[in-house]
Amino acid sequence: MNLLVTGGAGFAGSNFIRYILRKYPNYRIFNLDKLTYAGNLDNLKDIEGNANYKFIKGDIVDQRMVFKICRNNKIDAILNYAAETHVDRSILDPADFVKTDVIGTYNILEAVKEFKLQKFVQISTDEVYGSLTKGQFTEESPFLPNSPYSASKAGADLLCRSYVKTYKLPVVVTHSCNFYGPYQYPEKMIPLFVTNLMEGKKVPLYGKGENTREWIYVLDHCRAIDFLLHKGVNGEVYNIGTGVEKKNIQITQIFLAELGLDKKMIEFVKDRPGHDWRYAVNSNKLKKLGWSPEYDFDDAMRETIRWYQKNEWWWKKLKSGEYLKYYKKQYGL
Ligand code: NAD
Ligand code: TDX
Repeated sequence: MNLLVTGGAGFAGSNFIRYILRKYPNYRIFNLDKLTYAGNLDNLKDIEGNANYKFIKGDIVDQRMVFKICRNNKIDAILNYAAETHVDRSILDPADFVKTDVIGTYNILEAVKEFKLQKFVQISTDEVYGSLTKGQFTEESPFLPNSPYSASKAGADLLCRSYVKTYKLPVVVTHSCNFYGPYQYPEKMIPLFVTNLMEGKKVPLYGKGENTREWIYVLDHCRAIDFLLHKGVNGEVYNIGTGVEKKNIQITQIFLAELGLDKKMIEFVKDRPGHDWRYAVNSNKLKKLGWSPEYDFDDAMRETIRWYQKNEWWWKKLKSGEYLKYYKKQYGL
């Protein structure tokens, strides 16, 4: 199979490419990535020489580029990981979120139609459903996004729906809970907190740290996307979850305990505007189809902490230059 993975130089996309190349020695992967601040070829250093892998620098907002890649490489399926993904950045400046997340996805849908591809998996988020106090989101829950990021993802997912209904395209949309694991850009809570603590810096916990997220290890997410690429029913939407819910303060306490540090390292800072209280998804539909998570949260989180401890070369250089400008703007520190 010839796969086009967009955004494959980011956190989840790079983990997915590594996973697929190992599992399917006869698949070819084309990685189209714009290399924004979040795209990083260091994420793929160990596979850059693989004969079945090719990196192409480019923008999904450029329709001609997407078409050219599909035409020249006999692409069978597209997995769209490319997106602007950080909620706080979308609050500071939403423009690129609308361009990449909405128009980029539209271009991919047009390519799926034009080249009659076998499958398109749109990697989306539970954030499109908004925020919950109790219960879980199902695939039938209404879209009530609260940030420019989640609204842009919701717009893309609705375009996917319309292309299924109107053109009968073979699209599968996924709404996953939060991922954690190696190679996550250190602006997101987990790598930011772990690396700050390793540098002797405090962690900026929003509000009272009571907001709750459901967490999935990134390799379990890779397994789910692989499963849906091959077994997902065209036109369907699937939630991807684990049932593992943690308050942000609980995650922080895990890090403090693992690293032998005191709660004085927590700095409670001003809350995120429109901060979603809680996400939790019901993933029975995916489980009924035959997928379930394999990784234990405590083990995989410990492995993740170890990975950031062992790979300072990877994150130290990211936390300088442009990053510091963003960090100062965000936290006023
Ligand atoms: P990331 O920010 O680490 O990576 C995004 C990648 O997309 C980067 O390599 C970047 O260079 C690339 N990119 C951005 N704009 C592009 C453009 N216009 N053209 C081509 N490439 C472009 O993101 P991530 O955390 O790996 O998330 C991947 C996908 O998973 C996203 O679609 C996101 O919405 C979704 N998702 C993420 C999570 C999570 O917890 N991280 C949870 C649910 C869903
Ligand atoms: O400095 C911080 N302090 C803090 O308390 C940061 C960056 C975050 N937080 C809180 C906000 C959230 O409640 O931690 C929680 C997790 O925050 P993020 O890592 O920014 O993730 P979240 O906002 O939940 O969104 C993530 O999951 C869904 C991804 O960034 C999205 O791309 C994905 O769709």
